[in-house]
Amino acid sequence: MADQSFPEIRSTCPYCGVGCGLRLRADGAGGLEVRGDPDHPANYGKLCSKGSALGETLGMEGRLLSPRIHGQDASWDEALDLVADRFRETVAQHGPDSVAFYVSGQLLSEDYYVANKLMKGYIGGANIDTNSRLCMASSVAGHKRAFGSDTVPGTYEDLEEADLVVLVGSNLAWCHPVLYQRILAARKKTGAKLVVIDPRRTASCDGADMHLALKAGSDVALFNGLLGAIEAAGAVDNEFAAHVTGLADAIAAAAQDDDAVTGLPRAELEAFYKLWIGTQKVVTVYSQGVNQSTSGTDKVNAILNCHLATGRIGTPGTGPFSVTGQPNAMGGREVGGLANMLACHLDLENADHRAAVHDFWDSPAIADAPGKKAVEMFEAVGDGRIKALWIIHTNPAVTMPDADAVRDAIAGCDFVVVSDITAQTDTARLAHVLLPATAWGEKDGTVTNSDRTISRQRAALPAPGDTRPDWQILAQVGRRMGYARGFDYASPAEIFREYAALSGIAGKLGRDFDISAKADLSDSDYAAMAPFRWPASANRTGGRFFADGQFYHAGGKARMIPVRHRAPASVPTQDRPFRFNTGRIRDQWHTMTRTARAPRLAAHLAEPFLEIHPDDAARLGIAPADLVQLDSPQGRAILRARLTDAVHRGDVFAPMHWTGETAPAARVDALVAPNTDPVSGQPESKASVVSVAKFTPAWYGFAVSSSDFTPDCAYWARARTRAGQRAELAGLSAPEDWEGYARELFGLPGAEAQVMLDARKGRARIAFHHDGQLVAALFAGPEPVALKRDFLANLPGTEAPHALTGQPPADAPDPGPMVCACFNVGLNTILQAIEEQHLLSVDAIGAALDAGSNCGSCRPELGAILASAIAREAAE
Ligand SMILES: Nc1nc2c(c(=O)[nH]1)N[C@H]1C(S)=C(S)[C@@H](COP(=O)(O)OP(=O)(O)OC[C@H]3O[C@@H](n4cnc5c(=O)[nH]c(N)nc54)[C@H](O)[C@@H]3O)O[C@H]1N2
Ligand SMILES: Nc1nc2c(c(=O)[nH]1)N[C@H]1C(S)=C(S)[C@@H](COP(=O)(O)OP(=O)(O)OC[C@H]3O[C@@H](n4cnc5c(=O)[nH]c(N)nc54)[C@H](O)[C@@H]3O)O[C@H]1N2
Ligand code: SF4
Ligand SMILES: [Mo]
Repeated sequence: MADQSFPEIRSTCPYCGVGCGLRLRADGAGGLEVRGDPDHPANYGKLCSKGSALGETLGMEGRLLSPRIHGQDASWDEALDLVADRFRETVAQHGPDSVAFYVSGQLLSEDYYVANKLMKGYIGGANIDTNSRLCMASSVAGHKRAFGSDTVPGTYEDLEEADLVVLVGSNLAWCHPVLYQRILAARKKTGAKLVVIDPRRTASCDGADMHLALKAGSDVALFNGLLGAIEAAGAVDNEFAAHVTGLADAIAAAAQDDDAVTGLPRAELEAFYKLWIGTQKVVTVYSQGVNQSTSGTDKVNAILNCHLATGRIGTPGTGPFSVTGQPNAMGGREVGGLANMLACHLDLENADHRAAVHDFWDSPAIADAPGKKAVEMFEAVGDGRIKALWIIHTNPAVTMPDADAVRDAIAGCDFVVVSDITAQTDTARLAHVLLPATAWGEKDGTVTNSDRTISRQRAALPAPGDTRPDWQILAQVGRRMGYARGFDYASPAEIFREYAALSGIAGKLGRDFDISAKADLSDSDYAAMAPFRWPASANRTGGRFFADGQFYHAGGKARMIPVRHRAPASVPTQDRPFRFNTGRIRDQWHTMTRTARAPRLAAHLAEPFLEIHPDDAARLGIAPADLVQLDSPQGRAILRARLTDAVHRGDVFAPMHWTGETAPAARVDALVAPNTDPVSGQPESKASVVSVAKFTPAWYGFAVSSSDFTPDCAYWARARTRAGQRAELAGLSAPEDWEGYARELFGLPGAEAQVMLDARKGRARIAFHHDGQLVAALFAGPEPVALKRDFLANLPGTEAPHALTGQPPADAPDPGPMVCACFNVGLNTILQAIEEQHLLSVDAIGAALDAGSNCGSCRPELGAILASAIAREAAE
C-alpha cells in the first residue's frame, strides 16, 4: 500500500499517444501506486492494462545505473568528456554530416529541444532523426502538403461527437485503448457507427458495424473511390471549396483509379461510400496501416481530400484524425525532431525561418539542408559516412527495417553512444559509451498527446544510482563541446520557457504552433502547470483548426493533392508468396524493456507468433502450435503458428515486440525490407514479402523457473511470471543427457532432481526442488508439448509435488491464458462461468468475475469469447 504521507503527484502515462493523466503516490519503498487522473481531459480517470500495470515495471533489476565505457563502469566526467571529444573531433575532421543523433518520440519535449538545438544550431548539421520517422512521418508530410503545416485539426471530443468514426489502419482497441473505450461509451448514447478498414480482423473490429478487409496497401484506391462517389453524389461542399485548391485535379486523378484493387465486394464499397457521404459528422482516424507504407503520404492525402471536399474539418464531430503512437510523438514534431524540420513547426528549407531560429539561438551555425532520414542514416552509418552516432531512448537494432543490417551497421560504427535506462538491449550491447538516463517516474518535463494537449510528466521517485535526465546529459555534452552559453540550463522549466518564447516568433511568422502565452512561466507555475491544448498565445487558445477555412499555405488555402494507387514496393513471388504484416499486441510496448517486467502483461500473449490463414497452413503442412520459419531477402525469423481466418489467404501477421533479449529468433524487423515512402521517407513496415515453411526441430520444450535463465537453442522465447520466468524452447538436436541439460539451463548443478524419461518416445520431464519447493522444471519432447502452461508457470516457489504430471490437481483448475490483465482472469475461468452461469453479455461476465470491468482493454476479446461460446452452445 502506498504511504498516505507521500503526496499524490499528477503525471502522464509514458506509453501511447492518448496521453492519459495519472495520479502517483510513492510507497516509500521505491514503488508507486498508480491510478488514472479523474481530472485529466484525455482519460478522465480511466487507464488501460499497460497504464494500470506501471507500478510493476519500476524495479531496479536490469536498470543501467552508471555510465559505462567499453563495458566498464566509468564516472560521468570520463564519459561526458569522451562523448564531447569524439563528436568535436569527428566534426572537425570530417564535417558536421559525419555525426548523427537518432532519437525518440518518447523523449520529453525539453530533452528533444536540447538535442535538436545541439545538432542543428551548434554542430551545424541536420543529421538528427527519430523513430517518429518509422511512425508519424507520412502524416506529417501529408498534413504539410494539404494544410501547409503539420496540424492535427480536431480534438478527442470530436470522436465522441461524431456520428461515424472510421478507423483506417488503426487497431485502436489495443493501441489506444482509452480512446477506443471513449468512442464505445459515446456510441452507446449517440448510436454512432464505427467502421474499421484493415486487411486483418483485429480486436477493434469486435465492436464495429462494418469491417472492410481491403487488400494490403490499397487504401488510396478506396479513398479515391470515396472521392469519386462524393462528387457523383453532389456532396462536394461548394462553399468550403472556396478555401481549397486542387479539387478538380484530385477528382480527375481519383477517377483513374479502380477501387476493385481493394478486393472488396462492390456492395461493401457502396455501403461504405453511402454511409460516409450520408453522415455529416464523420471522423476518419488513421494510424500505422496508413503511415507505414511506400504510399503512406498519398494515403494520408487521399483521406484528407475527402474531408476537404466535403468541408468536414474543424467543426465538432468532424475531421481527419492522425492518432500519434508514442507519448510525445507530437511534441517531437513540435520541437523539430525530424531531419527536415526546425523547432516550432518552422521549416529548415525556408531561409526566413532558418534566420529566425539562428537569430533566436544566437548560435554559431544553423543547418541549411535537411539531414538524413532514419533509413538513409543507418545506411550512412553502415558505409562509414557517419562516424559517430548517439542513440537516445530508442532501440533501432530491433525496430528499424532490415534490422540485422542496422545491427551490423551500428556494430561497425567508429563511435556509438547509447542513452538508455536498460543495461542490456540489442542496441545498448553495441555501444562504446552507455549513458544511464532517469526513467519515467523519476524525471520532469512535458509531452504532447494526439489532440495537442500538453501535459506535465513529474518525478515521484528519486533518481536511482548515477542516472541523470536526458536533457541534462545532452546539455552537459553541449557545454563540454565548447557551447557553454547555449546549454547553460539549470532545469526543464528554463528549457520550456525558451521553447515557448521561440514558438512566439514562429507564431509571428504565421505558424500554427504557438505557446508563447507560457513563455514567462515561473518555476512554480511550471511545476503546477495543468494540461492545456495548443495553441496558447495572446490571441489563440486551444480549440480546433480550420473551421474558418484559413490554412497555412501561402494564400491561405488548403490543397487537395491528386494521388493514385500504387501497390506496396515488395512484390510477392513464387519463392516469397506471403505479404508480411506487422504490428502490436495489447499488453506489450515495443521492445518490451518495461512492459515485459510486469507478469500480468506478459501473461496475455507470452510468445511471439505468426497469424496465418488455416488454408495456407494446411497447404504447407502447418498445424496449430507448430513453429514456422520465415525468410525474406533481408533475413529470417522463427515464430509460433496461430491459425486464424482473421488474416486473408496469402497474408501473414506477426507482432513486433520480441528481441535478442526475449526471443532472438523472432526479431521480425530482420525480415522487413527497407523500402520507404518517396515523400516522407517512412519505411513500409507492414508489407514485406516472405516465404513460410514449417520449422521442424528435433525437440520442443517448455520450462519454468523461480529465477531468470537464458536458454541457448535454435528457438526460445521467455516471459516473466508471478513465480519467476517461463520459456518456450526448441532445439535442432536432442541432448543425450536431459538431466545434465536441464541443470545447465537453470544453473542448478546440485539441486535435487525428479526425472521422468521416456527414451523410446524421446520425452523428458525434470523438476528441481529445493527446501521442499519447486525451483525449476523442464518438459521436453519431439512434438510441441501439450501442457497446462498457465498453471505450471506459477508453480515455482510452491511445493508442487506433482509438477511432472504437467496437469493441475482436480481442486486447482487451470485458469488458462490470461484475458483480463487487471483482475488476472484466464480464458478457462471465463468459459466455465459463461457455461455454468449462462452469461449472455460482456457486462454479465464483468459482474460475475470482474473481468473487463476496470480498464476495458479486454472487452473486445471477452465479446469474441462470448460470441463463440454462444455459437458453440447453439450448435450443440
Ligand atoms: N499495446 C500497445 N499500444 C501501442 C504501442 C505498443 O507498442 N503497444 N505503440 C504505440 C505506437 S508508437 C504506435 S505508432 C501506435 C500504432 O497503433 P496502430 O497503428 O493501431 O497499430 P499497428 O498494430 O502497428 O497497426 C495497425 C493496423 O494496421 C493494419 N494494416 C496493415 N497494412 C495495412 C494497409 O495496407 N491498410 C490498412 N488500412 N491497414 C493496414 C494492421 O493489420 C494493423 O492491425 O500504437 C501505440 N500504442
Ligand atoms: N516491423 C515493425 N517495426 C516497427 C513498427 C511496426 O509497426 N512494425 N513500428 C515502428 C514504430 S511506429 C515505432 S514508434 C518504433 C518504436 O521502436 P523503439 O523506439 O526502438 O522501441 P522502444 O522499445 O520503445 O525503445 C525505447 C528504448 O528507450 C529506453 N528508455 C525507456 N525510458 C527511457 C528514458 O527515460 N530515457 C532514455 N534515454 N531511454 C529510455 C528503453 O529501455 C528502450 O530501450 O518501432 C518501429 N518499428
Ligand atoms: S491508453 Fe493506456 S498506454 Fe495509452 S496513455 Fe492511456 S493508460 Fe497509457
Ligand atoms: Mo510509433
